[in-house]
Amino acid sequence: MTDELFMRRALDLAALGQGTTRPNPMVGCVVVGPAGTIIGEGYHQQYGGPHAEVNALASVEDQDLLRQSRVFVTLEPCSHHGKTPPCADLLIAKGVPEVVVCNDDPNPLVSGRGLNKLRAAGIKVSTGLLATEGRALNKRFFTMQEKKRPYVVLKWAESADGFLAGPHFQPVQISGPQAGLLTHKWRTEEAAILVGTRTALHDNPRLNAREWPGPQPVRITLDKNLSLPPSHHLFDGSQPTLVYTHRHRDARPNLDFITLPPDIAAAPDVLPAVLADLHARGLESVLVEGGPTVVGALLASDLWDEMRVFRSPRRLERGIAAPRVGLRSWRTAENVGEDKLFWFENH
Ligand code: AOF
Ligand code: ZN
Repeated sequence: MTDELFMRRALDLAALGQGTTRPNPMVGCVVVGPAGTIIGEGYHQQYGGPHAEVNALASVEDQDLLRQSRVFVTLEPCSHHGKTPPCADLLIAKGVPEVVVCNDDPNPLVSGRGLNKLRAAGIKVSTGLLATEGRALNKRFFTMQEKKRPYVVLKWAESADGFLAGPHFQPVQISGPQAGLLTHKWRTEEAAILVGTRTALHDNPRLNAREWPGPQPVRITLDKNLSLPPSHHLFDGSQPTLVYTHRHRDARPNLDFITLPPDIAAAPDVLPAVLADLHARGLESVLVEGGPTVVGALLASDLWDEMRVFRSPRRLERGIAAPRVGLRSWRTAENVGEDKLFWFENH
């Protein structure tokens, strides 16, 4: 029971790195001294910066106590020379006798080598404590490492009668202001945000987070024939933007055109190619804000991890139909202002 509490503390510390460690995982670490109390703590604060173990061990005042301490860390200590030296070596050098780990590191550079290194040095090692909670915290990191694609969050708002937009994609305000605020918060939580051509054309979205503080996502759209008006907000150079196309256009500051091979033309082929390219660029997650073709293709090819659907009490009577999902398979449903938010997970 106390071990669980120590690991919970380490997970809480890890979560403080939300938004600043990506595409690295969030990792927390707690040092428990010989008296059974916490004598040191730390977490991975910044991509490229020191790992959790380094910060936690350095925070211990009496370094001699490390020889009799138990170290709780939420991810397998690393074994590789990355931007920082291996944490496994540090734990060995400090003479730590026991390490308790939450999740094994799926990164092929580590993947068991950290644990083996510790064991080979005679350190007592156990793993899997609160593993479900650890995976949930680092869902983006685990998806990126294991599926070699970004974590995909589908989000849309639909009317009570199941429409996303008016006839001919005419934009209509469907969800209320609280849903809008939450959407802006979500935009700060994912590395990228993607919309299809027609949504980009008709909504002329800015795709930034204006109503919530935090990092801005990389904006992504699809524009096969480069038909979107260059005066649209997406091309204003205000934040990094990627346009996937079949044509060629030279890059401008904060605006890159990525030419897809001609045989990759229809949405079901384009989206896996886009996700693979985003993965190669180190973007660990993407919030997909429409429209129906993009969302439909991702649903059909099972390339999604979460779906967040706002259902408004408003009726539209006519328009563009929302993707059909069994609204009964939601994990949670809650009221957000006047709307109902249905939250789905793909298992
Ligand atoms: C740890 N403790 O706190 C973290 C780990 O480029 P680097 O050197 O920062 O290495 C990044 C990789 O190290 C990352 O992909 C993951 O496998 C591991 N992260 N490991 O022991 C930490 N953040
Ligand atoms: Zn490390």
